Amino acid sequence: MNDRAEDDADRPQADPAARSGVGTPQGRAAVTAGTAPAVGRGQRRADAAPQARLDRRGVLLGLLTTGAAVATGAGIAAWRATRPPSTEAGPVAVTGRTTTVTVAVEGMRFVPDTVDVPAGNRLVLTLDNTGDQVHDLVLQLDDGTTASTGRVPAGETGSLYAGVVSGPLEGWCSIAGHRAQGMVFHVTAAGQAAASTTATAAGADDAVPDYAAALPDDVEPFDAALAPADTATTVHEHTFTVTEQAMYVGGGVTQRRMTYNGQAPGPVLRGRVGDTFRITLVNEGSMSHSIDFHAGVISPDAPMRSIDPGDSLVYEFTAQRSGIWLYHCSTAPMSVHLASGMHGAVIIDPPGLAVADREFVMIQSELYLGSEGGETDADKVAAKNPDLLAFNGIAFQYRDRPLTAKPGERLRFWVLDAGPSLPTSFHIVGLQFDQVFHEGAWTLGGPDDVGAGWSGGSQALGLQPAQGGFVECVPPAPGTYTFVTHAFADMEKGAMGYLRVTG
Ligand SMILES: [Cu+2]
Repeated sequence: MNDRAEDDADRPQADPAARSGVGTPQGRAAVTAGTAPAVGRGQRRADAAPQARLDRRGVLLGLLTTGAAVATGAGIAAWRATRPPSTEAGPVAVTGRTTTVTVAVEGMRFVPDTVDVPAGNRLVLTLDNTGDQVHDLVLQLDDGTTASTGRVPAGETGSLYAGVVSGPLEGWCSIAGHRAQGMVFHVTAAGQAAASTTATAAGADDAVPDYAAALPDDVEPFDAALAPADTATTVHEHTFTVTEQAMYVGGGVTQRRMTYNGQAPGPVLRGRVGDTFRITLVNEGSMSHSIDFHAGVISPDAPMRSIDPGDSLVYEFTAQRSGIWLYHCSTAPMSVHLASGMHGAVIIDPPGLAVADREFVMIQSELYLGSEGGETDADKVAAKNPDLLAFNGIAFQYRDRPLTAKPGERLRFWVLDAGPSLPTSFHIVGLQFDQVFHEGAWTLGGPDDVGAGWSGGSQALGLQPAQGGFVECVPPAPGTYTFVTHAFADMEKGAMGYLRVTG
């Protein structure tokens, strides 16, 4: 049998829905390289003894198989790779042998992260997801295409077929931020390594924001107006459904956002000290997600765990202390999930809070643009180098859709810095604050009248990531008052808006 005919005969069948090895003892095995004798097309081989051989560098050396088809210990019933192998006619002599390797996961690492394959062998990689969240393994082939295991839930396995290996190859996990966190994989051919593409692959096609671009007419701004706490409700039950979709983020660009209930920030919850919050988290996304409510005091292990797509959990807490509290996804890398939209606020009114004429919420966050419509750029997140800053998820949205008020009204702005990494300094041009509540206490005003008889005022509310508070002011006359972060480089990237006072 010549190689071409053989390749056609034993080419795996594409079946994206199937997962190999699920529920078998092999599915939980450690790193293995199988040596499989010939088996016929479609047959499984259940008795191959897993073997592994590591050289002194810890590199898994590929073991040769003599057969045409490929099998791990439990057999590979079907394939998640959906491309025909196009490296069959590479520049090397095809050996007719197949190297099979099982790769495990430890934290944000593939183990092993390098495998050496004899040039001319076919390569089959099985990802045994021994991690605690969804991963995949994508391999860049030398014809410019990729092969992928598809998304593999924690505790399951998936395989890819790379065709005939003629030279070194690079692989990675394609889930947002995982590659930047170190989930890269290398195939060396007879000891020869590929030039790393990691440094140049990220950021090359990133979207460029146009700060003057207006919010499109059909895009609704995030509603910054806050209703008073519902005093008739002491148990607050909500369902937060996680979804991922392209959304407008300002500056004329869209990004694939990770959201609670299809919005970024997520829903703003409000109650009083002693209220119970019972949140059902449902993951309808494509990767693992979770939630962490700062408003509750709770053992984090179970309620803050990451859940796979299709799963749900119930998170319950009773508010013990007042303030504006952050909630966010706590699935690694948290910085990327939070920057991609998975954050929001729980407001617990301090006892004695007076009624204001209008209340607004401003949640500042950073945006690190990937390609237009694409995912957050994890390298920019790591470098704390955002393209846009936003109040309530969309840069410049209240420049294009100003807030409104009347002269003489008492206005309260609740401000939360969601980060993930930069502070804010909230200021309103032309106004001073006479009531300031910062992280759990009034520093000016309040029921105890902090500063009474004193002439002090406040010009800015400074907050580190995950800190919050509120300020109050009274615009004296009609006009356009600009609210900003007084970190002006961040203001110029979108953390600003207009308060239009008329009447
Ligand atoms: Cu998440």
